[in-house]
Amino acid sequence: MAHDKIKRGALVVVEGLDRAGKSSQCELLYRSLLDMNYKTEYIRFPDRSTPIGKQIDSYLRGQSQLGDHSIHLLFSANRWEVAQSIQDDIAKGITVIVDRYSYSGAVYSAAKGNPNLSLHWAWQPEVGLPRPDLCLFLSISPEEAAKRGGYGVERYETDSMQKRVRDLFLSLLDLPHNDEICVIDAGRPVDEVAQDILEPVLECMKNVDSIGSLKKLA
Ligand code: FDM
Ligand code: MG
Repeated sequence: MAHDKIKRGALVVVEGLDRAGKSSQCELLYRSLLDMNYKTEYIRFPDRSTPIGKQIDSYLRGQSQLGDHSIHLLFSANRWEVAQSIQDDIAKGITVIVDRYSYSGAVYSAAKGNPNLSLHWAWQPEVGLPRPDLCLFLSISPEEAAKRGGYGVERYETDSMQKRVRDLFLSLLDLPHNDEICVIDAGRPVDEVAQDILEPVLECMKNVDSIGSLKKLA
């Protein structure tokens, strides 16, 4: 039976622009895996429940001001504070689904256009965090995103920011050490997208033993 072969869980990240459907797809994936009796956890970043997460939440709502570097490092710290528990869950055979991760972290900060905050600089605090076995990038065109309605009121939810974020996400795909990233056309009906996500995830869970232990981001 396929279940018996799985020694460790898989670390599966879902990334993409606002309105690409990340949270809905994570939820569907989580339920599908549970229905198939796989041990599964679903987490998201930013995790707004921790003290660091509360500072991030306040910043995103425009209730506090922080320098670009400071908020960047808080987003990263918000991942480091759960890095060990992710590793522990994976070791226990739990597959962990993550809604946004280091890729959002680097790309959103670099998209702000601060000349002292390059994509390269933004990536450095992520080095050493658990490396996803699979990162599904939900790709949606600006036109399709526009059809899905207006943005919310949080910081970064503007057309110009989203366009720069999209371009930077695409540039990440070209980096040779990011071969865990798989692009999904998210501009289609929810069920079709869900099916396209489930297949590579099940494949990844099946092959995770041959990959060996969880790697670290480099
Ligand atoms: N965001 C998210 C960042 O700028 N850096 C990060 O490390 C992460 C995880 O926070 F605009 C941005 C992306 C988005 C905002 O995310 C809130 P959600 O998924 O919309 O809650
Ligand atoms: Mg949002």
